Amino acid sequence: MSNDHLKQVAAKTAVTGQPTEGPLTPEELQLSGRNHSMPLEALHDDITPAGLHYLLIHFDIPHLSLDTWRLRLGGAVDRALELSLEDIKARPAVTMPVTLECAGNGRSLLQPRPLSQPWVLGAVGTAEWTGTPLAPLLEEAGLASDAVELVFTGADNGIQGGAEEPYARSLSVAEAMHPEVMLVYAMNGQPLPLQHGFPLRLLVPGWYGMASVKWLTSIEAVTSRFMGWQQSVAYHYLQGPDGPGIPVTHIRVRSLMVPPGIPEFFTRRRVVDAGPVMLHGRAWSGHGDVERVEVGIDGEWMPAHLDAPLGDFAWRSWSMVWVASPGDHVLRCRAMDTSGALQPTEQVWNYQGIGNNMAQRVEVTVR
Ligand SMILES: Nc1nc2c(c(=O)[nH]1)N[C@H]1C(S)=C(S)[C@@H](COP(=O)(O)O)O[C@H]1N2
Ligand SMILES: [Mo]
Repeated sequence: MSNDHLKQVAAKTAVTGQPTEGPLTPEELQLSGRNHSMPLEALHDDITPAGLHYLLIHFDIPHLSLDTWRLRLGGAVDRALELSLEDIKARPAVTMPVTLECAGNGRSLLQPRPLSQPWVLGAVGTAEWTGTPLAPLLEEAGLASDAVELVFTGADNGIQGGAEEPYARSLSVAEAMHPEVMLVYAMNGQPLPLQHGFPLRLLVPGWYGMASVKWLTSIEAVTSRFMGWQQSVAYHYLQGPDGPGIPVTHIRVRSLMVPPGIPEFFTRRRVVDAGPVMLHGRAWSGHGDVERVEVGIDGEWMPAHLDAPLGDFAWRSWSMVWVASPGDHVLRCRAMDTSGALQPTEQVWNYQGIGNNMAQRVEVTVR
């Protein structure tokens, strides 16, 4: 690892602090106030209304005007392109449901807790995205034979790890050429909301959300690996502050249930009436299709019924009837995908608090 890289990692530690067993910090509260989750009752619906979809914004929402906004596609290409939103909308359009999940979903449940956006479990949502596939645009521009990656840069700028940088992420040429990778300008049939990347964002189905760069302004073909902060320091599976670690890519298998019954206001503990209760929720994975969901009632696992998948890159609904008997119970759910990955029932800790897909746990009082 280069000295620069080490310095960056050290700076990150100094800025955000070591993982903690302590109470929530003012910085975490500030981040969680800006970046909201999807309320878990929204798992009822195939498609998450835009206002209930989770949000993650590292810096500030940039305010872009369509009069001046252009997408520039350049770098190691034969023909650089500059496109208005109208140009992009005039291209072949595809609409598909895609489940997005933040790589940090579940972070606040880890012990010790890495300091960053303190997600509980709601950093997920499924929207119907409309846009144009990226691969034909790259073909039109003509990638140079020595191009290795595409760098996608957003209009939002900020300081992380002591360095000022726009939010930028890269994909290898092979990853970027996947047919499902799109430039999207509509969400659930409406123009992209400001907070979700207006006017245009990248969408990388199957990958954790960090890859889907919002407020996209440029795509640059480069001949060596991109080493920006969000690419080379953030979003790595690490055991401590020192890298390099393993880059975070696809979404780990996860299932969630709609918490049954009614909540108590402050604790949000669930209160359920005795008798048959329909437990239901959603499951998804970026490593293959969801093959099985199991519900655990007080430690005993039972298979749930699975509905047809909503799409190749969207969650799948599941359900199971539970005959609830009076008393306190612990409900859990876990999914398995076609790669053979199964959600763990205990935490699998890492330094950045990434990919914590430990099975959900819901405590219920049946009356
Ligand atoms: N330009 C830009 N793109 C971004 C981000 C950002 O802060 N700036 N956040 C990323 C992260 S970490 C996630 S999880 C998703 C969240 O997308 P959403 O807010 O539309 O749900 O956007 C990604 N794209
Ligand atoms: Mo994220």
